[in-house]
Order: sequence, then structure tokens, then C-alpha cells
Amino acid sequence: MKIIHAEVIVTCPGRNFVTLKVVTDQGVYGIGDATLNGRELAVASYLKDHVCPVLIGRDPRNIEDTWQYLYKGAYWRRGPVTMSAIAAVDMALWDIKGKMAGMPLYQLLGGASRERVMVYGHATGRDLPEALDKYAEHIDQGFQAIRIQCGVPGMQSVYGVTKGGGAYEPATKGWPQEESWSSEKYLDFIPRLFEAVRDRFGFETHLLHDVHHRLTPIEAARLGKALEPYRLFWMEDPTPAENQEAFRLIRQHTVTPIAVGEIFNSIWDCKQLIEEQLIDYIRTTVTHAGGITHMRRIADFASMYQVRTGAHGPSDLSPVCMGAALHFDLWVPNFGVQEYMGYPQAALDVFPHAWEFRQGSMHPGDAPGLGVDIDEKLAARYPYEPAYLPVARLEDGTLWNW
Ligand code: KDG
Ligand code: MG
Repeated sequence: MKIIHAEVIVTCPGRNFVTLKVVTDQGVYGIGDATLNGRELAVASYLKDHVCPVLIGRDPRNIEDTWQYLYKGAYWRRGPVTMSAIAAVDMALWDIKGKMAGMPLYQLLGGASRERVMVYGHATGRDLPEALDKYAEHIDQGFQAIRIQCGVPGMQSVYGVTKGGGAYEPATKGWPQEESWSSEKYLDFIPRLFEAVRDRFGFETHLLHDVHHRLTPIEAARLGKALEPYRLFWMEDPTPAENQEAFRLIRQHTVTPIAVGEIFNSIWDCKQLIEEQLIDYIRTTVTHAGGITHMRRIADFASMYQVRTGAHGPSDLSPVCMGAALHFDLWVPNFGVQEYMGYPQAALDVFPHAWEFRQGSMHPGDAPGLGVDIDEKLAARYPYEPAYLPVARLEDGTLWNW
């Protein structure tokens, strides 16, 4: 069996997505997601110019060997662009293997470890009453786990909160938007938000919050400690994770669980945080962390330290990644939760899928392979549109972590 064709499809049905399609000499094809928000064309070029040519003639059944070939063979290891490109190939090859076997991917991984996958949704409000209303809406939709983000009094814009109040989409067309940030205002307000949530809704639902890398270690420690009475499921990305020792300081002060990893792309990024048990949930994704093959390695390593998975699942990873993630989640023994932000209808139409959401949980479906396809004709109707993530500045203009 041989790969005879590989092509990259860039489409913008509401937002940009990069998809790799790998075609075999037996007529079976597989697809993979390679979307890297705000840097899409870099991965598209990496695939088109450097990876697709060397795939031709390879046996698509040798997934592990292809992974090693692309990782070690590039010489330049790791990094979000390389690892997203490898991930797309890996996903496409698992898709092909599943289709050849006539089995959904989760069966190839070892079968289902649970009936369905618990997902968390985003309740975001411009102010406290709106955030609480959104939380109530999520409860009505059956969510058992909800992330809450809220506008902070005195701050113009806050991560996770849209100006118009609709579904959150961080990337905007044109130049990067500039947002302003005050850790002081945020730290004063956030405990009040959580007190209000627990007062009104009790402790039945898992409660999550994303700090989005914005605090210093000691500030993060203070926040974790202040939030302890509200028993969070997790506090996400409390401080940037390049300096992993910083998490020791946070850990010394608080038992609020910590989730990190959405911007990690290899097991080496996770190593210290996991082996020193500085985090509780690892948030790497199939697309940004080298595909199913590498995610499996990260999850197995994490399981040795009782660290559970909590994969990133924003709308800027395509429905193809969502499918791969759900197969992975259904199998992975140390599963924690899966993020699910949802998609614009146009994106759902471009990517017909077997996965489904019902009452706060999801299932990948039982179609062979990933169970997600791409409607290429429809995709062609949505050409690429340049868009960037915002940048954040402190109130005095200093560039900060967005
Ligand atoms: O592209 C950036 C987004 O994926 C990110 O801001 C979303 O932090 C995020 C989350 O937890 O979903
Ligand atoms: Mg996040």
C-alpha cells in the first residue's frame, strides 16, 4: 500500500482552518488538522513544501515509522509549526488505518474506557450578572463542567469575553487587536465571581477558570489560595510555563488544581511539570502536540503521576481535531475532561462529522477512522482571510502576556 497524493486545504468557514488530505493507491484517504491560530500559512507551507513530497510512495500503515521519520528526519525538532504538521500527517494515517480496518479510531487505540466524554463549555459574561446567566444556560444544556470568565470592573476588555456578548472568537481580521490588562483589578474581582457562582448554583457542577498566562507566580499562588473555598476543577495557565520551576512556588501555597499545556507541543515541554507533580491536568492537543501517536506517549507518562488529560478544544482547532480528540478521550485511561467551544455552522458544514454533543457530553461516533470528512467544494467557497490573535498591554503600555 502506498501514498500517492498529499495536499493541503486552507479554508475560512467563519475562521481559518488548515487540513491535510493523504490519498492512497487503494482509493482510501485520510485527513488531519494542522491549524495554528494566527500562523496558519506557516504550517500550510511546511506541509506543502517540505512534508507532502516525502510522503509520496510511503506505506501509510507504518504510522510510527512515519512519525519518527518526520520528527528525527527534520533534524530541527519540536516547535508548534513542525509538531502541528507532523500531527496532521499522523491523524490522516490513523484515519486511513481505521478506514482500512473498518473500525473507529478509539477501537484501534484499545477500545472505550467510558461511555461518553465529559466536556466543559464556556460561560462568559461582560459583567457578573451576564456571566451568571451564561452559567445557568450551560446548566440547562446539561453541562457538568463549566468554565467561567467575566469582565472585570475598570477593565475595557477581558480574555474570554466578547465585546458583543456572542460566542468567543479570539482571532480578528486585520492587524492584532491591543487589549489592556491589570492584574491588580483582576485579582481583586475574581474571588467575588466564584463566590457568586457557588452561592447561586451550589457545588454540583465542576467549575473551571482560565488565567491565560497572565499572573506572576506569587500572584497565581494568591489567586489559587483565594479560590480554594470554591473548589475549582482547575485553574488554567496561572503563569507562563516556560519557567516550570515557577509552579513549585504556586504549589507551596495552594491546593487549587492546576491545568497547563495548551501551547505545549512535545512531551519535553510537559516533563518537569508532570514528573514533579506540579500540575494536575495536561492540556496538550492532538493537533499541536504531534498527533495521536505523541499524545498517547504524553498521556501514558502523565498517568504514572496521576496527572489526567484535559485537552484544549477551542474553535480554532478544526472539527477534524475535535473528532481525533474524542476518540482519544474515549480511550485514554487517565481522562479528566475535554474542552468544547463549539463551531460556526459554516465550519460544521465544511467538515461533515460523526461526533455529537448531547447533554454536556460527547461521543466520536462509530464511523471507521476519525469519522470526520471535508467537503472540498464547499471549503473552496471560503478562501483564507488573514487574522491575528490579540496582544495585551499593561495599563502603562508595557507589552504583557495575552
Ligand atoms: O488560539 C488561542 C486560543 O485557542 C486560546 O486562547 C483558547 O486559552 C484558550 C482555551 O483555554 O480555550
Ligand atoms: Mg486556555
